[in-house]
Amino acid sequence: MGVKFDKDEFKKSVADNLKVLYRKTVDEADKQQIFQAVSYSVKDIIMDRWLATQKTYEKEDVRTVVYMSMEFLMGRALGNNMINLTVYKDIKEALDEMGLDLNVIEDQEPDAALGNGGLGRLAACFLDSLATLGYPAYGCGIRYRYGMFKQQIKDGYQIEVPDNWLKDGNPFEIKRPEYSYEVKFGGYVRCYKDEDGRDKFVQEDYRSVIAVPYDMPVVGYGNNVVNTLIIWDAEPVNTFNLESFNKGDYHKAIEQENLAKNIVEVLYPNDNHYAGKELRLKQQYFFVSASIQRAIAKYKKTNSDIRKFHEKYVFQLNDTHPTVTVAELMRILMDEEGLNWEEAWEVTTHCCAYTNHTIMAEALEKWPIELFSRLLPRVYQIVEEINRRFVEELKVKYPGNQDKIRKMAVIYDGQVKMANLAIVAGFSVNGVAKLHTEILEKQELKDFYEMFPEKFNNKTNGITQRRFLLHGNPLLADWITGKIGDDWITDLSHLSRLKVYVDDEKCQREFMQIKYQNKLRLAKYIKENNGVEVDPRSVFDVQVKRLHEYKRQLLNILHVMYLYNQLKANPDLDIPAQTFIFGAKAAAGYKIAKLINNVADVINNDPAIKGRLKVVFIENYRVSNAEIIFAAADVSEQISTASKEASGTGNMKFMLNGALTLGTMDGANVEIVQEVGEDNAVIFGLTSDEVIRYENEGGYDPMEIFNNDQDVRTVLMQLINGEYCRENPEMFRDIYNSLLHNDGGRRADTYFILKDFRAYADAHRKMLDKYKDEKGWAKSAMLNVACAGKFSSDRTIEEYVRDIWKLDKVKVEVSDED
Ligand code: Z57
Repeated sequence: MGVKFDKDEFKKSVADNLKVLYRKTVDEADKQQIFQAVSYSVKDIIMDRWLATQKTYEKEDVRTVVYMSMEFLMGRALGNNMINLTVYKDIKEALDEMGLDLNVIEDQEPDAALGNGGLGRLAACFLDSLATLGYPAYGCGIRYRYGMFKQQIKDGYQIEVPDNWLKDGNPFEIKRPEYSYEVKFGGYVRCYKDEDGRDKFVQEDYRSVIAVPYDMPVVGYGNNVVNTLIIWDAEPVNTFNLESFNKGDYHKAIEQENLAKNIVEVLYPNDNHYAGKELRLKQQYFFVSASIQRAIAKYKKTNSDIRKFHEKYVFQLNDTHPTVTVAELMRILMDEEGLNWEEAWEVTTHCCAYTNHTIMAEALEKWPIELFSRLLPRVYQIVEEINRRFVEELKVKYPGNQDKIRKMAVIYDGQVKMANLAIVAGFSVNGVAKLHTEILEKQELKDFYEMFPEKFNNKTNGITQRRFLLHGNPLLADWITGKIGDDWITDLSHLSRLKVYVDDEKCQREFMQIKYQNKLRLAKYIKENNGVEVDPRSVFDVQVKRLHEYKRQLLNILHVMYLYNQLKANPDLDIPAQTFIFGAKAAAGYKIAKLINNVADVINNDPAIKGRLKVVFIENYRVSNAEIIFAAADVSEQISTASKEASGTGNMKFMLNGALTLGTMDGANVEIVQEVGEDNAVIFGLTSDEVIRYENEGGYDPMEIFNNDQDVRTVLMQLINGEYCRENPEMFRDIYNSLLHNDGGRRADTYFILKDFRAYADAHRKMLDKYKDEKGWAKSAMLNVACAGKFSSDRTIEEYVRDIWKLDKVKVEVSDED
């Protein structure tokens, strides 16, 4: 089944690539050149499988899912591709013999950071699982010239540096200009009657760009399957359109050139928040239109009846970002393929399925009619007609009930509501964890759930163990394989077989020794990249995720300030040494990073508590260093305000690597505790029901806590007395105010930080008590690994296939004889 690997042939291939690409020998080439050469050698192994897979799909005319997403947070490709080709160790050996260190080579690759956080990384995990399980699938997205910004910390502040990830070339991608499509913006719609007297609509006086696809291979684990991630680039219609120029339309030519340049320039660096920018809607329509055109062209190669398009294609909409898919598909089916409304609607409503990833109000996409209709005049007409028909239906079903129309209409109050469009036109609506789906059904989308209960379903998120255990934590991966064999790589439920070892003291020692080695590796990374010395014997307590108010990094750092006060007041306090590790990129302007860094500065340089408490902010948190961080964690901080984190996926990566969860009953934490048992995690704080009740009915007053809890008061006063910012004591006044004072429409302490503070401090105490019991801790940590089986994205994908996509598994044969 696996790849037949010939070591000498591989070495020769690397040397040949260096020669062809750079006219260099192995000794002359620099590290980046070696990385490129090795990648091309790996690509060569991929190519036969990629060809064979696509041939098989064509021959069997398979049903295919298209995962439509503005974000694919792929991280590095080289290591993952070698892992999934099952040649990682062979190549490591071959390179060793050439005097090359694979780790150093892997470190030359920039992360493909075409995403912000959880939503984009989920898309990447899903592609890995789809290929590994042998399902026909495409990812469709955008080839941003600049991905997620690189973060530098200067004077405690976040600086955003452009991520020029394509600078040295992207070795795994293939440009495929022969599959380019035109995408049109603006202008107006001209309506006329054709010879049969039917209404026809054409867009005129538009600006357009050419969408050019780049294919990236997505290698399945050990099964010869290679799927494709298509990322679209934009090129001008004619580089400096001579024709327009001659006709005197100089302006239009320049405009189209700029449109192409701007549209794919940069990823919007917002997570769980939308900015409502016109360029963002352009990006959405650009990749959606190109992707649908490609799917339809592919379909027509082997099928004649476009009315049956939905039998072969299903589009999964990753949040509302690609929801314009619905209207664009209607447009193409009617205006280009000649279907009538009813026929096109039948196809579209069987093609599109929508995943909701958040209930945060700031993330709900609503476009002003003016903007939407100006940019996409024909698509807007179609949205209007979808809305008109739906509102008619509402009036019949709920006579006289204006409230239903206000909440459920696709167009209301001068805005196009993308979630409503996705729900009305999609055949499936899913949440991403059990609790999240329940909140959607009972609260956020209650009216839709009542009207279309059959559309709603849950798909609890997952993560790929190939990247986050096999590649990220090779010591633990080998140890597990030594105990239970390697079936877990493609069936994570096998991890439960580790349960028989959790009381075995030798196994416990081995397991904790591996954790220690991983902590050494992280300590070295931190020293090299952040200049901070950390004690690998201290408890590594980690919160890595996007910086966001609802994720409550503020609660974490306030607690660190409290701990510091305790230690100073009582230097003999009998608690283990702790290192609090943060990693997070922020939307511009958010001040908590500065607070964390200032607190770190004070604490790390205070000889009075030396060694007992350290705080580290890891710069530029991203997929590649995440792999190292998860492997080294003891405690996993998952402390969002209950109800706000739809699922979380970092929580699962920590669990898989043997960290204990310290968290609220939110998102997938609920299911993690259910799997691992209450004794092997520490849960604290308000429940989602309590949070929602306070939000709806009031009755929470943070000032009361401030007045009654001396420890809380001390910590808050330290925000405004210069304790953590000598040169400007006012530095953190805004944070202080946000916790205690209402501000316009904003409630004081919106995210219940003070309300949960005492419970959080107690939870930390409980966690440390557990840590002091060495054997008990080892057992709990091992149980976390043993119970992580449910959280494989393989399980998630099997559920999507069973309930939504209805795909068939494919087998791909390859002969390695050439
Ligand atoms: C994003 O990363 C998520 C939701 C969004 O609506 C946007 Br925009 C970005 C995250 C959720 O916050 C996580 O809880 C969830 O695990 C992840 O999406 C994947 O579903």
